[in-house]
Order: sequence, then structure tokens, then C-alpha cells
Amino acid sequence: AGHELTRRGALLVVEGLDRAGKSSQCEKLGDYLSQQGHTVKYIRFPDRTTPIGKLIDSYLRGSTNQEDHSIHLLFSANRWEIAKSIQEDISNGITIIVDRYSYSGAVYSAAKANPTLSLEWAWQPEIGLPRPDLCLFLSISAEEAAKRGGYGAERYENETMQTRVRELFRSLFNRQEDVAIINAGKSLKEVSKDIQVAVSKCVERLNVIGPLRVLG
Ligand code: Z5A
Ligand code: MG
Repeated sequence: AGHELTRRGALLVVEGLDRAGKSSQCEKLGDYLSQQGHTVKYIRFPDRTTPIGKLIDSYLRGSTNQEDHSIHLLFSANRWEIAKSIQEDISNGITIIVDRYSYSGAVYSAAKANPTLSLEWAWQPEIGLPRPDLCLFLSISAEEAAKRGGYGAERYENETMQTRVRELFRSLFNRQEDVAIINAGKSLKEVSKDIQVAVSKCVERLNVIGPLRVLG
């Protein structure tokens, strides 16, 4: 009996500012890829269900305080704690859709303007994590986002943070490969169509891309 070679899954990340529609689009993309016959898994960061995730959750909701570098490393640890299972799923042919990833990790922490927490510093603990085959950046203006409801009650949901986050995402994605900038100010349906086009191109190229790489 010969060994069946399983085609690996794709690692697809959806990033963007608040209310860009990340979670809505992750769901639509999952449905689309399942219909195409792919086995799909959805994960989100922070994963608030793990012990580390619970610390993050109480920090975001404002019930606890954490030193800036310390909480940053917890967000990163929350990715490292499932890095191996991501790798395994991908090699078993499962395509993973990730709602926020290392890019949010680096950008939100660096947006605090803490003098010893630069974007470069913030990126370091992400090095070596599974590298996305494609990162979809849902780009939205402050005006469009505001139409989708006011700021929520969580930490970071304020104008100062969001403005800095927007600038930092821009400078980070200048240096990244495999990023598709998606205009997220359009309707749900239009945005999902644009995402499907970008993802289909990436998935077709997968056997050319080779094995899953790591972030550098
Ligand atoms: N954070 C961090 O600091 N470090 C890290 O490492 C990570 C995260 C991973 C919590 O994240 C916070 O953690 C976040 C970053 C920080 N801080 N902030 N601010 P989260 O992922 O839990 O946040 P969220 O609340 O789930 O996501 P979100 O960004 O606010 O929303 P979204 O997922 O992008 O959007 P949505 O829920 O799909 O849609 C929002 C609303 O808009 C909803 O009513 C939709 O029906 C509507 N919507 C969506 N698309 C459209 C279109 N196209 N037209 C009209 N209306 C739309
Ligand atoms: Mg969301």
C-alpha cells in the first residue's frame, strides 16, 4: 500500500482595526472554503479560554491591570501555547482561519507609546511562530468604523489607541510579504467576494509555496 500524500492546509489570517468586520468575514470565508471541499478550522486571538487567556480577558475588560511588557508577552504566549497544534492541523490538511494574530499583537502594544516598547521590540516574541500563507488586512477608515457603532467598553477601544494602531498597522504591513489589503468599508457581501478572490489565488499556489514557514 502506498502512502497517500495529504495536501497541507493553508494558514489564513484576518487582521484589522476594531469593527473592520474580521469575525464576520472569518465566518463567511469558512463557509466558502467548506463549500469548496476544504476542511476548515476557525481560531481567534486572544483565545480567552486558556489560563493565559483568562488573564488577558480580565485585563481587556479592565478588571485587572498589567505592566505593558508583561501583558504583551502574555498575548504572545497565548499564541505559542497552540503553535504546535496549528502546525499539526496544517500538515493534516486542515485549513485554519485565524481572527487576529501576531500583527495585532505587535501593533496594539506598540501603540501604547511606552518608550521601551517599540514595534521592533514587540515583534521579537512572534519570531518562530507559524507564518501565515496569507494575511488579509481589512482596511477601514475611522469614519466607516464609527458607523458600525460606538466604542465598546474594553481597554484600547478609544480614539487615541485606534489612531496609533492604524498608523502602526500601515508601517508593519509595509515590511510584510503575503499581505492582501482589502477595502473593508464596502458591504459585507462585497468584502467577502474580494476576500474569496485573494484566498483562492493563495490556495491554488499552496503546492508551489511548499511547507508551512515560520515568522521571521
Ligand atoms: N489584542 C492585543 O492587544 N494583542 C494581541 O496579541 C491580540 C489582540 C491578538 C480584543 O480583540 C482586543 O485585543 C483588541 C486587540 C487586542 N483590542 N481592541 N480594541 P478581539 O478580537 O476580541 O476584538 P473583537 O471585539 O472581537 O473584534 P472587533 O475588532 O471589535 O470586531 P471585528 O471582528 O473586526 O468586527 P465584527 O464583529 O465582524 O463586526 C463589527 C460590527 O460591524 C458588527 O455589528 C457587524 O455586523 C458590523 N459589520 C461587519 N462588517 C460590516 C460591513 N461590511 N458593513 C456594515 N457593517 C458591518
Ligand atoms: Mg471580532
